[in-house]
Amino acid sequence: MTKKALITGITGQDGSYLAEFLLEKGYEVHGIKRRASMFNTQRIDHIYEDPHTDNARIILHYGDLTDSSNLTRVLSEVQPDEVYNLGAQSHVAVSFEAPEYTADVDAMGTLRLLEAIRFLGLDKRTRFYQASTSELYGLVQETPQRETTPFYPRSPYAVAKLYAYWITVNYREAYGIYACNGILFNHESPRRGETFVTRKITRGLSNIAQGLENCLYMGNIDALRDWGHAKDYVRMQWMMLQQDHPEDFVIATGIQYSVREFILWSAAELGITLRFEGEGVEEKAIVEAIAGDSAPAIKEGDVIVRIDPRYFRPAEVETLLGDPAKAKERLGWVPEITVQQMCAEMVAEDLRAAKRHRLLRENGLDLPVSIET
Ligand code: NDP
Ligand code: GDR
Repeated sequence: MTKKALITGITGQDGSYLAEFLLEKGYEVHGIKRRASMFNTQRIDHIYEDPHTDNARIILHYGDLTDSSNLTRVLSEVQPDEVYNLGAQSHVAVSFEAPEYTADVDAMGTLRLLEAIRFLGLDKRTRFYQASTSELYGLVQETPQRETTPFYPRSPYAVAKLYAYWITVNYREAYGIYACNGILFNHESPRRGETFVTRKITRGLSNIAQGLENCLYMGNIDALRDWGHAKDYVRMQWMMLQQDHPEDFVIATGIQYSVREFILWSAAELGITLRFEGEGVEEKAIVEAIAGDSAPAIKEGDVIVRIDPRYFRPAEVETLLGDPAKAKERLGWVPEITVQQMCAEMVAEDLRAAKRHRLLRENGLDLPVSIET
């Protein structure tokens, strides 16, 4: 029997990699996509199959985590073996601006899905994965952070995800649903949303190197994160649902770097040597050297990174470092892609896009560059 999976957030970074992974494993993949005024399926267009073809194995349903009637109907139609709840308002800074919406989607959305599974009598059939997050640790109480480390969330996003974490545990304990939390540390890829810090850096510096932008404006570049590659992390999401008993796992690399280091690696990939100068909001990054004509639009002495307090958060998570020992021991999971390899892959993709854009511009086919960050 072909297994069926339902993914909320299939149009997002993780949803797209997970859908690819499950299709390769032979699953029939169903996804919930939001109605938007423009196409929003760019990340999955390459795997999407025309529903008019016979035996299409990827099927999209309109829906929203704020709509229980919709979730109940889709679950009832699909009768999935596995549900991956990846849908969320996932931006920490935005959650300070839209706290109530973030709670509705990220906290209540999880409850709505679990309750629909229970209400429809799918509790013995359907396994449930909840996209939990290292943001739960917030103001860290122990380093490195593991499954037993106490939580201290620091944003409306993290508080909403705390509810989602515990309601997942509660439905497991109360109703015997196979439900688990993956407590995932930051993971990135060329498909990462443009306003998360790594992609903002690789895209921004690539655009600057090609003359499409002048300067990259950043927030707290001393923040420390444990970054992995989304491809490695979605494999683990699936592995967690294949165990005999449901359990929660931390997924991380166990290595930590600063945002500043990520800027330096990205610049180096573009052949640019940077020097940081100044302190606090006066800090800036100046071009010290350029390898050949690798960055044709800039010259030595240019300031290409500045600090803008607009990107500081009302409450910051300064440092996160995960301990993936349990995932390694119990499931044999280890990340295969290093953060430096990932950075090189992201810069290569963004540079390709920037060059294409520059070429169009030089030929009078100008397009505006979106710099909303
Ligand atoms: P993205 O922001 O790339 O994707 C989020 C997905 O959720 C998109 O498909 C989005 O749709 C969808 N979505 C947003 N709001 C709603 C809603 N109201 N109803 C239904 N769907 C909605 O996130 P990632 O792929 O990076 O992350 C996946 C999940 O993992 C998220 O829950 C995130 O909070 C969590 N997480 C992510 C980590 C990371 O480092 N990436 C680390 C730990 C946890 P649309 O495309 O239309 O916007
Ligand atoms: P995070 O990721 O908040 O950890 O949440 P993000 O990439 O947004 O920020 C990481 C760190 O970089 C600092 N920073 C900036 N961040 C952004 N976005 N833009 C900037 O200009 C900037 N300058 C510095 C931030 O302050 C922060 O310290 C991500 C999301 O994917 C969540 O959904 C997920 O749960 C967690 O990772 C784990």
